Order: sequence, then structure tokens, then C-alpha cells
Amino acid sequence: GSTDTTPGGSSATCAGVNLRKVAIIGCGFVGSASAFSLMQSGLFSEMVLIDADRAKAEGEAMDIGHGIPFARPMKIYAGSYDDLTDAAIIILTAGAGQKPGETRLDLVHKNIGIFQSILPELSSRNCQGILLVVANPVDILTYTAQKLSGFPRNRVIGSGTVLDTARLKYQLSQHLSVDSRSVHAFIIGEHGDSEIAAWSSANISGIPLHKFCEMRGHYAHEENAEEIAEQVKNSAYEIISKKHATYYGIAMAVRRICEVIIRDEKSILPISSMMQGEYGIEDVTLSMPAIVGKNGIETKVPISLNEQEIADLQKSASTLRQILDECKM
Ligand code: 6V0
Repeated sequence: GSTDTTPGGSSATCAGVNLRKVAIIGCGFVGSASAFSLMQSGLFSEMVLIDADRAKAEGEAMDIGHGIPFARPMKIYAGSYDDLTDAAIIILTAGAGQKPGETRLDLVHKNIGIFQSILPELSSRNCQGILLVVANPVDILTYTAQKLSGFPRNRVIGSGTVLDTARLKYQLSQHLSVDSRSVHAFIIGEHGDSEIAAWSSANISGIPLHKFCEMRGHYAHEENAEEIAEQVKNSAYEIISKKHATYYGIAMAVRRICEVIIRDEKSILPISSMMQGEYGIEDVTLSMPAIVGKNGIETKVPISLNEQEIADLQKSASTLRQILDECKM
């Protein structure tokens, strides 16, 4: 494979993959916002958009393309499955969105059906890129993508709790009046109602969270933690009730995940992937921190969790396993 993964380099291929090429399947709110943020990122020189509604993909390609003179040259077009054989990353954002009052899990049957129509198109073309699943319920669909694609485990990634973790960092940064990038904390488990804030390992640039809270004049640790975790968990519901969809936050999360892969950054991200016995959990996909780079998932990072957090993670896993069982997966 190539070692040239830096933008601007010349030989951008690696085992049949063009590292400058990304594909997005599903150009609704999330797909088009992701395309817009990726266009601005300069990470790619070619972007293929696919949607069941071809005119929608064409319209988005035109609209986003008209921003290229203000960013960096690239090709963006509505394509077909033949165009994404060599894409380095294939982003799956096709699927119905949550309606007000609907949980992510309500979407499961509808969106598994959509994945059953898309995945054979990718495996029959022997795509060598990394699958990035974003459609919800993301953990269930990551499992579905894993099974239907036949891709190796490292090449199937769900955006998982990358967004929830950003929401947690944002809320904590507001609460403590500190740069969100100095906040080190993870949401793990299901991207959804059973997700877990891993408080026991949370810190602000190495300072234990409680200590930093006290430095900032906050002493009601448990109350505040509970309130913030609830806010994070309910963010999507709240945004959907106000504006009917969420897409800017997830678009930035997609951009970050792509950047980590294409630049081989080996950053630690709470992405969703197949569990293989970690914390006694297996044959289910959920989020825990992992080192991510050009080959996708390099290795999971077993952050230290207390007993309650482990129990909650196992409960989250069994919630997901139950749904997979119901879907005969
Ligand atoms: P949307 O705006 O309805 O867009 C979905 C798009 O998919 C539409 O343009 C459809 O035409 C297209 N589509 C449907 N079937 C197919 C198919 N077989 N092939 C190609 N395209 C198809 O939904 P929106 O963009 O708001 O949401 C997309 C998905 O992302 C939903 O499942 C959301 O729940 C999910 N989100 C995931 C987040 C995360 O953190 N992982 C965050 C926000 C939304």
C-alpha cells in the first residue's frame, strides 16, 4: 500500500483505493450537510453522491459544487455504484430520519430494508474502501453493514457516539467555561437511549473532573452530571422537535472521522464496531473508544470503567442484541 496519505501528495492509491475519493449514499439533510463540510475540508479531490432520488443528488452536487471556487478544486457529481468502486470511504446516510416522537429504534425495519438494497451493490463490486455508517439506528445498521458486506471488521465503522461525545464535550465546556477540546470524556454504548456517559474516566486536560468542577465553583457533582448526561441523550429529540432534523453536528463528526482515516491520524474516537469479548460483550456493534487510522479500526481502547458503567454498558449491549434478535440478525 501507499504511505502517501497527506492531502496534496501525488500517489493517492492504496490497494485499489483512491485516497482522494469519497462517496456518500443518501443525500438528505445528513448526507448533503456532510458533503458540504467535506467539500470545505479539502480532504478529497473527488466526491460521488448517490441517492434513490437522482435529481436530489444532482441538485446537491451542483449547489455544493458552486462553493468550490471559495474552497479548493475538486470534482463533485451525482454518480452510480460503478463510480464508487475505488472510493476510500463510502458514507452511508441513506434512510428515513426520526420523526418527532419516534425513537431511533423505530426506524430499524425501514432502514435495514434500505441497507439490504444498497450493500449487495458494494460487495458485488469488491469495494476496498472503508464503510462509514451514519444512518440510524447506527449500531444496528453497522451490524447489518458488517454482515451484508462481508468486509473485514476493521473496515466497517459506525459514527456511533462520536456525535454524542461532542455534545458531552460541548455541554461540559459551557458548564465549566473551558475549551471543549480540553475536555476528555466519552459517551459509550448505544447511540441512543441506553448510552452511557463514562464519568469515571472524564478529565479536563488530566485534572479529574470533580476537582476541575470545584475549581470553577461547582460542587453538586452528581446532580450536574445527571443533568448534563440527560441533556446530551435528549439533544436529538429536542433538536428534532424544534427543526425536524439534525445534521450540522453529525456532518462535523463525519468530517472528523474521514480526516482521521485519510490522514492516518490514529486518533481515539468512540466509533461503533463489532464487539469481540470486551467487557464480556460480543456479536453486537456499539461504541467504545478505538484507535482509527488509514485501515479503519486499528484497535479498541479499553478505557477504565467502574462497575456501574460496565453493568450499564452490558445492559446497552443486551438492548441492542434484543433488537438484532428481533430482526433475525
Ligand atoms: P433524509 O433527509 O430523509 O435523507 C435520507 C435520504 O436517503 C433521502 O434523500 C432518500 O432519498 C435517500 N435514500 C433512501 N433510500 C435510499 C436508497 N435505497 N439508496 C440511496 N438513497 C436512499 O434523512 P436525514 O438525512 O435527516 O437522515 C439520514 C439518516 O441519518 C437517518 O437515519 C437519521 O436518523 C440518521 N442520523 C444519524 C445521526 C448519527 O449521529 N449517526 C445523526 C443525525 C441523523
